[in-house]
Amino acid sequence: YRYIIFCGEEKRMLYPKPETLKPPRTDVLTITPWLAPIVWNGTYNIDVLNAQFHKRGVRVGLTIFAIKKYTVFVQTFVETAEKFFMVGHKVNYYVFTDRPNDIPNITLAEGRQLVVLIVPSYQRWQEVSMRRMEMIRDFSSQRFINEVDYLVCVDVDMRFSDEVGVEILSDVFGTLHPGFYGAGRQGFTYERRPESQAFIPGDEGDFYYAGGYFGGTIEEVYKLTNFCHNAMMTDRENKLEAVWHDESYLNKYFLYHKPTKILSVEYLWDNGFGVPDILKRRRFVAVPKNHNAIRNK
Ligand code: 2GW
Ligand code: MN
Repeated sequence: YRYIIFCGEEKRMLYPKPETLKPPRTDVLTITPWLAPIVWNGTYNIDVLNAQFHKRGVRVGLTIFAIKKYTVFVQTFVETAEKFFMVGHKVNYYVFTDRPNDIPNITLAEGRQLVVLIVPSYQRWQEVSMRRMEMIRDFSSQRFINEVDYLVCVDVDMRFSDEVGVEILSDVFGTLHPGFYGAGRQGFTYERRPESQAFIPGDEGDFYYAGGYFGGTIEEVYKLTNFCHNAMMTDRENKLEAVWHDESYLNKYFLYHKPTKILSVEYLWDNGFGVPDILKRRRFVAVPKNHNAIRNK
């Protein structure tokens, strides 16, 4: 069991009151038509949220995959996460890899640990990316369910450069893709072949969600990853693979199982897109990679 620290009495907490007639952001959408928050800087008070989540003693798992040469990204990823990710909360890093000897030893803050999970590698890079769904699903029911309350599942070729805290947590959340937040439906690169399990018709779809950042409770992540993996396997039987791999199946899932929270592009940015006015913070950004050197084993 876990120790719970009881504070004798509630501490008085002082903060500016929310202003019904002065919304903090009017330049971006901050709530979906199904009443899920879209998280942007200025829309939440982290002190209020931290008090709520500390009271629950919440434990967060952060999954990354470092297969083959992608082990080179682990050091920067974890070092920057120690500075910016869920500081003050309990965090387990789950590093899925086929090369355990290449995972660096990194000193972590108290309450945080790194778990190396040895998994098979696949020859095709598309399959390396897609199989993450199956592995997250299997470890969710066998292990994560006993160790953490929420999972955050992200790409490893990234660095944290500003705070990412409990404001992202919710039953099931997705993230706006930095390339498509301003696009119309016709601009979204959903799978458009009706034969595919990932098919989304031209007149449907809410947002274009990024494959590289989703999460939620273990139960919800299990349902999400199970759906995506099964859809991929069905497509495979029919000699199909969706246009953007795991990302296409994730977008299909979120169309019919709406996320309960959406992270704005602050949480997943690529400096190749510059810095638009609406972007007040860049919390998690892509690490530039030499595609040829890194991608071909
Ligand atoms: C990926 C592409 C080409 C060659 C190798 C790999 C590769 C990926 C690899 O050799 N080893 C490995 O561990 N990966 C994992 O898959 C790693 O965790 C990486 O972050 C993830 C996705 O591959 P990545 O980051 O190179 O592809 P992106 O940044 O273009 O990813 C977007 O599109 C993908 C589908 O095509 C996924 O949906 C991903 O979540 C998206 O961010
Ligand atoms: Mn990536």
